[in-house]
Amino acid sequence: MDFVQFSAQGNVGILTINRPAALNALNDQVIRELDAALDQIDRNVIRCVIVRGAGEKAFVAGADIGQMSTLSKQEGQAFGKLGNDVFRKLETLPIPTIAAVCGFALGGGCELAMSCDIRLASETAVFGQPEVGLGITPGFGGTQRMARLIGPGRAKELLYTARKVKAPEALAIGLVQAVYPVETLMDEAMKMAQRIAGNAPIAVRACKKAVNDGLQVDMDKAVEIEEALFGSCFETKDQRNAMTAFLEKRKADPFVNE
Ligand code: DAK
Repeated sequence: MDFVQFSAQGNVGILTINRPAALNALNDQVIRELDAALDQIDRNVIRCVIVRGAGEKAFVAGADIGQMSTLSKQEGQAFGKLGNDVFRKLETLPIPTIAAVCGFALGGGCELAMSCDIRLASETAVFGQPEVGLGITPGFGGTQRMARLIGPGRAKELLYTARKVKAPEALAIGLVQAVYPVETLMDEAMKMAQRIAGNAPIAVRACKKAVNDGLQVDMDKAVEIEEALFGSCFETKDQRNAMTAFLEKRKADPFVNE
């Protein structure tokens, strides 16, 4: 792949968008490579994925404006579908995901970060949906995910004004979960990923599915979703191992994802 790299450190995967000449902007090749990289992740081994942009200047500076500038209506819709399908694949990946956002996360970059489960930002991070200044709407789920993450009023203000949000404000409005100096961002993301990877994978994945699926339905149905996922954890080796260890007042054996 030219623009997307995947590497693993133990049970943690690192997915890097690497197109520095265009501040990691997403053209169709980058999006297709991201799609292929997600398909290739070994779900038996990898227990958490960090998504980042190469370099310190940009996480991703948006969809590729050069490529979009001449699209027809039909091509624009097809480009939107390509991105939406891949971002949805990322959002529903059974494995937890952390966006490590250093620098600009604009347009499609902000949308990519919002498709991850957790966002950690550098002190230099800048978020925003500048699309209305370019004569378009966000096209990779930004209107939907931003409203769900920070509430409709705040989301509409940011979408209508195309205002950029720096890291401290992003933290205050809940767009990101923590802010770190540039130099420590990846270490902190790795620490969090390893902590997640050290917990029982079946249970962690069930938490992700419960939150994601539960938010789409009313509370009565949502608790049913949780009940089913809760039930599915029983009789697993990891559940038996951890509960037996507790009762025997000893440390549980490492989790085996079974
Ligand atoms: N696309 C293409 N190239 C980009 C880019 C982008 N989004 N962002 C930056 N670059 C390129 C620049 O053109 C420049 O290339 P060269 O001139 O060196 O060849 C290089 O990256 C460095 O950028 P700058 O020279 O501009 O660097 P500065 O430090 O001066 O400024 C900046 C950094 C991030 C403030 C600036 O580059 C900037 O404003 N970039 C654009 C940010 C932006 O507006 N992003 C949102 C794009 S719109 C849809 C599907 C998807 C979308 C919408 C609809 N459907 C089809 C329904 C999504 C839309 C977007 O994401």
